[in-house]
Amino acid sequence: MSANSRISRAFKNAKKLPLNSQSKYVLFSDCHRGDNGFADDFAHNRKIYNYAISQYLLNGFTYIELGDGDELWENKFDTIFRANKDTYLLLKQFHDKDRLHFIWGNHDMDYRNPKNITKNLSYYYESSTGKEKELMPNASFSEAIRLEDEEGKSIFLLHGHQADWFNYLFWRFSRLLVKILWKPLQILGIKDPTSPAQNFKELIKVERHLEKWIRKNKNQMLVTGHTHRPRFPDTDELPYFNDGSCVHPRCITGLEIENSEISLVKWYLVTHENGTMQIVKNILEGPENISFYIN
Ligand SMILES: [Mn+2]
Repeated sequence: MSANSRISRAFKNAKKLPLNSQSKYVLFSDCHRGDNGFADDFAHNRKIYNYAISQYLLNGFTYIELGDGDELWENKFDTIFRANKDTYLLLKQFHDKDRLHFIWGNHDMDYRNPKNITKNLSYYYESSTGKEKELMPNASFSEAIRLEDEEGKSIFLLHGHQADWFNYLFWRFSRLLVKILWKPLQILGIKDPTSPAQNFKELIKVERHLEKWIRKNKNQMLVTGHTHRPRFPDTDELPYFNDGSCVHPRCITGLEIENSEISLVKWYLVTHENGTMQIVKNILEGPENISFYIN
């Protein structure tokens, strides 16, 4: 199956969520939540991330994660959970309000199987009481989502590895390589070479496939993650967006949809003269009206 038909299939089977002027969606991806060890690229951004999503929780946003949330290639889920319990308890609050949707990527492709969703995310063990507690039973997972307006026009959300034949077809093999070869090397600072985020030529190829699909499909607006490279097109360019990642060296990036507008934002840490530190948000691109991109 070609990249093009994989993307088309995902588009056809996508879960639909409503899009209107009241909608508030925040899109993040590629958190690669790990075990807090030296190879964990999320650990240094966890506090920034947790504060950011707590603000979206307060402000009525629905959280959509565009894949590679849990780094299941390198870790067992219980070690990920122990390192990120505070994050999962925040996600649970979105879940309890029916404002949480996950898309699976290549690093958390295990979630294609509902059994793994139940096993990892339904309950957790609380060591202080020795009891199981509810986490996110029936968490919403899908390969793709369409945010659809009343006229049937939509924003198509996808992880993006469907355009990356190696990571789509050989993800089990890649996972094995990462587990046995690259995790030990990553501790020394060497990055996983199967990731398009580390390989500019591959990244360009993945983006080209996605752009080709958009052109073939009447300029369908598309948002992905996977490459870790944020993208926000001008209104006269092809409507391909990328939310970046939550493992940038000093910040996290994401996309906000609010008041029928879309913006690319970054959350990061600033240090003031008196030694206090503050987590702040910057708008990198936009807000731009969605009607320029959607058709
Ligand atoms: Mn990925």
